[in-house]
Amino acid sequence: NMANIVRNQRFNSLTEVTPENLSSRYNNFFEFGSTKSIWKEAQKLNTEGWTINVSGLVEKPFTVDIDSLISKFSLEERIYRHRCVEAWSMVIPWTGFQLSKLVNLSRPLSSAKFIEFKTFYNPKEASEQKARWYPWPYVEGLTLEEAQNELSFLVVGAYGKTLHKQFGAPIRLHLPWKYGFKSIKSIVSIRFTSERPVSFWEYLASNEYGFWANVNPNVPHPRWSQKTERVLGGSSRATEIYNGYGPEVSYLYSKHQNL
Ligand SMILES: Nc1nc2c(c(=O)[nH]1)N[C@H]1C(S)=C(S)[C@@H](COP(=O)(O)O)O[C@H]1N2
Ligand SMILES: [Mo]
Repeated sequence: NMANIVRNQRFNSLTEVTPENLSSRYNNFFEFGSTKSIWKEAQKLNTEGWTINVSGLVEKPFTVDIDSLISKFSLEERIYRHRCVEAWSMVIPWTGFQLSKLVNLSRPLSSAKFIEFKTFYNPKEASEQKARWYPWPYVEGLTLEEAQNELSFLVVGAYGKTLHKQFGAPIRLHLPWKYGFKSIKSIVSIRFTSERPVSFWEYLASNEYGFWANVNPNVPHPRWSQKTERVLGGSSRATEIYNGYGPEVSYLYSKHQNL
């Protein structure tokens, strides 16, 4: 129920929200093709009876259906910047709940250091999953510390509506300080682990799409600059370190160089 969602005033300062007809017609969802116009193809995704499995280093693994999971938390709206590694960006009003709430519910053991997220695998609906050169299903990972950061957001809606399929229905991640590929769509599995997961794009090209993938204008992609970005429906703007979310996240990386 997206009817009485509270807008989080801390994440309400971005006025230039991308019009929905643009953001929902320009997507990356490689399960459905590699062009930006996969929104039609993505309607083949069947979200009925969707469940999420929580496993690995937790007190008690469990499977929960998406509706009962969502009903455990009060939803809020957050307007977040969304910056793809391909150097385009949007601003989206997402509806969801903090990932930290699901982490707490999962009761990870002290040996858990990372979380691995997985997307569905169903080549009958998602025809690109027949392509053998990709390591399906799509996988992403975070440190537990990153997952517990207040910005890490599990998204179940956008623009005040239930999440469109092309946005990664029924539930996807959004990590506004990282390049968009970290924000995995249509999640079916959340596994706590002591070892760093290898993500989909890292497996394919680790020199281009590393594990951390924090937005950084000073670290170019091997094939293009990250200094500026093309704002969907607008012009160009200077890319900010951590996509402008440094105050919230830079403490996570004080021990590391050049992320
Ligand atoms: N399962 C899955 N998740 C995914 C992707 C994908 O292809 N499959 N693409 C990623 C990339 S590269 C980006 S930029 C964002 C795009 O999100 P959007 O289409 O909602 O803007 O989703 C990310 N999550
Ligand atoms: Mo992306």
